[in-house]
Amino acid sequence: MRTTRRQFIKVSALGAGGLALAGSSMKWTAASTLLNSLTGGVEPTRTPTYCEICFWQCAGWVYKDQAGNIKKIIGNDDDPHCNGRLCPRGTGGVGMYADEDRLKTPLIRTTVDGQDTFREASWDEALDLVAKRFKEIGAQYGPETIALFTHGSGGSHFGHMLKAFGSQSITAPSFAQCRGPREVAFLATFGDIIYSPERTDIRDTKCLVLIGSHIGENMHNGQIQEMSDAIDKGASIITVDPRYSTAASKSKFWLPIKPATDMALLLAWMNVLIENGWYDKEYVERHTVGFEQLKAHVKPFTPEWAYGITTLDPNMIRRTAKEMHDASPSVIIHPGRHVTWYGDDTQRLRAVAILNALLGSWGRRGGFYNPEKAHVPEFPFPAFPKPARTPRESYAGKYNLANEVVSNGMVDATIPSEGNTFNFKAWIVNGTNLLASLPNQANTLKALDALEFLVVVDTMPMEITGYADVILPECTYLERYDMIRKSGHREPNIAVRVPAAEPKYNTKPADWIARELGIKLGLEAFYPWKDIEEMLDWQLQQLGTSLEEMKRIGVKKFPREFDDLYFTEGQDISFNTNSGKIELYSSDMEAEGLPPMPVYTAHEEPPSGYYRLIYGRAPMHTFSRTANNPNLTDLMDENVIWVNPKVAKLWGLKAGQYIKLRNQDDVLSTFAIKVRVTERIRWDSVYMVHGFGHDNKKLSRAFGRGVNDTEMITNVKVDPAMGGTGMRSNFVTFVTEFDEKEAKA
Ligand SMILES: Nc1nc2c(c(=O)[nH]1)N[C@H]1C(S)=C(S)[C@@H](COP(=O)(O)OP(=O)(O)OC[C@H]3O[C@@H](n4cnc5c(=O)[nH]c(N)nc54)[C@H](O)[C@@H]3O)O[C@H]1N2
Ligand SMILES: Nc1nc2c(c(=O)[nH]1)N[C@H]1C(S)=C(S)[C@@H](COP(=O)(O)OP(=O)(O)OC[C@H]3O[C@@H](n4cnc5c(=O)[nH]c(N)nc54)[C@H](O)[C@@H]3O)O[C@H]1N2
Ligand code: SF4
Ligand SMILES: [Mo]
Repeated sequence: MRTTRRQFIKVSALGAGGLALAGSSMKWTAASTLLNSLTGGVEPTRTPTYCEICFWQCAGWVYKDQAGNIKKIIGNDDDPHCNGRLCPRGTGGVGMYADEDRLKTPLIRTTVDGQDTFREASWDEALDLVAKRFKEIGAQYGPETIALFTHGSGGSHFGHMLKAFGSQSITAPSFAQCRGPREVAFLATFGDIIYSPERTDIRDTKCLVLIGSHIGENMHNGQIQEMSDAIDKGASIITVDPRYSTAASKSKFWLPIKPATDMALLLAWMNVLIENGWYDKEYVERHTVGFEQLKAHVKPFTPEWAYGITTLDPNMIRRTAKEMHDASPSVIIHPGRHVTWYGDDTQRLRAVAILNALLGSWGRRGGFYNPEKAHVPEFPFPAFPKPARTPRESYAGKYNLANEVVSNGMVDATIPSEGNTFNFKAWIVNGTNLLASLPNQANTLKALDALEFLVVVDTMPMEITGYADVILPECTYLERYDMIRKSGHREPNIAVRVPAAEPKYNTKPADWIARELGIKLGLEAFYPWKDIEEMLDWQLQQLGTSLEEMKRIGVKKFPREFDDLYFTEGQDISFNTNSGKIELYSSDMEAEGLPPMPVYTAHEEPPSGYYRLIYGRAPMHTFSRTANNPNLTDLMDENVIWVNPKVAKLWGLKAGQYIKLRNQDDVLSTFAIKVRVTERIRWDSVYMVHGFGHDNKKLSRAFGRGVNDTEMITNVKVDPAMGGTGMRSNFVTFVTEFDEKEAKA
């Protein structure tokens, strides 16, 4: 499905060149052992950073050897995100710096003998070209038709530049492809979102319910540590997953649910809690609205009713409801994080929120705490111009409950169609490999083809770079400053990222790239600081510290403003919802013409001979981010497909055999994937880790390794509430006859 106009460039540029599942994934690198082996007793120099290998942003220390090469990264003991311990990926961050396949210099698309290719360019030339095209497109269509797709730290730098230019068309895949439905559902119910790091008080919980949230393979650091501690203190874990995950192996109860039926289980749990009086009556009475309506609504949804849908034993549904009640209010029905599954995800997460409300866990110890952020003032600069149109106007009338910008809404608006007058004409794509992150690749390719100009900022030659007009190579997080980390936690805190080494090759930090571009666009007034050091130091001074002090300590904590980590018992609380109460019956959903209380909808089933494709995380990788990282590919260099033994037998599949996959829309996987035969997956589903199957040859370790799940996700179920892209209604069958050479190219 390559487009002709924007030819994907696979050739080299001109002149440019498992952890065992149960148990061991909970192991961590002990900081002290590493340090001793490194320094041989001498006090080493260390530089503070926060990790960019995933979005948990653990703070750490970077150590160099005597030759000045970055050698090790270890956790910062004072950091509440990591408590001194990094996960395997964070430790492996050094590999991102060392990767010889990195982008090395700016590249500009050019045509030689009718073939598109890239040529090397200086920063000045590349940025001049970007500024020239942005000015032209801004003048012709309006600056707001220039959009930024971003994930990670660079977003604030490019966002600032773009806002100064007159565009607020900025989006990230971490909303509509990730946690959007939960934020919208919790906003509608409690008037507040979950945030990142999640405000779950796992440390002190007595019962943690994981619904397709596989903490342990999902390596979000502090969460796993707290889950480990909670288990040690006797907390019970209930895992609802069609797959026997690492979390399931640590659980008192594993409910191997038929995929796509979670709503039935959630409704049955509500039914059991209410019918047996196992809910927190005082809390429900004081804080909620809509209880009587909810009670009537869930009356028919008995465990026996749910059994027919979920295949879960009704007694098990009752026992687990009792387990939650016994732990209440120190119980967490975890909202999960990647929750864009079936298109009714906001409703499913509403059901999760309601269960937490019935159990009284919101605002209670061992449930959900109230996070607080450090107030970091901005270095003064002029007010941004008001954009002529907001990105929301590009998908006007849709996804009204979305509290962030919907990436796929903007992709759709990039493809000209009848009645659509707000088309995006240029994109900056920073730190997001859109061909792997957005489902329905054909649609993404149509949008790329419609663009007049595409700039990609990345560290690696990922697939998206192949479509760029200009590629701007960023240095890695170990070679740059970034903005102050200020996410909320039990205690407000900040962390800094300071370069441990000079940028390798001809790469530059995002803050420098965005500012240079801004200046070429005539936006000097928005950059009143000399450089990022001056800006950071000014901000830190306002907080009573300095860049000099932060270089020594890395992380600083501040006292909370009020003693409000949990609710004060017996006191009324004003919630930020329409009614001022926790809304069991949602006025927001009702106003949108959506069910005010969650309803069960049957989802598509696999056609005969097909299996539902489900996907998830591996402890040693973060999507495409780490796919080529030499340290991490040493641990795992391809994904495998989990197949139930019954299914393997039916198809004659052998463990270790390579097969291709074909989906319900007849899309054949580009590469082959190794079969893993295991009882740990239900017979009706197959499972693989997301982030593999790369088709850019410049990724010497990642190319052709495994299958890209995104390729198989052509049936997208969009959530009408907030635009989330449900990705789990795709079905695959096995292709055993294919050209081996082609598959392992
Ligand atoms: N099929 C499928 N799709 C999914 C998911 C899934 O499980 N399956 N998960 C969804 C979820 S939960 C999320 S959050 C999104 C994630 O989506 P993305 O964040 O877009 O994920 P990646 O594909 O890892 O893209 C990261 C890109 O950033 C680049 N990069 C890494 N470090 C830096 C840096 O310091 N600077 C710059 N400029 N670039 C850098 C990498 O080389 C890579 O190209 O994907 C969503 N899409
Ligand atoms: N190591 C590592 N950790 C990560 C990441 C990473 O890339 N690598 N990414 C981070 C990010 S951005 C996110 S958003 C989170 C995502 O992490 P989570 O939100 O915890 O997990 P998902 O990836 O959505 O969950 C996948 C699980 O859902 C199960 N599942 C599939 N279908 C169903 C179903 O219908 N019902 C139920 N109950 N379960 C089902 C799968 O078997 C699998 O175990 O992980 C974060 N942590
Ligand atoms: S959880 Fe691991 S990869 Fe994510 S920020 Fe922390 S150390 Fe880095
Ligand atoms: Mo995510």
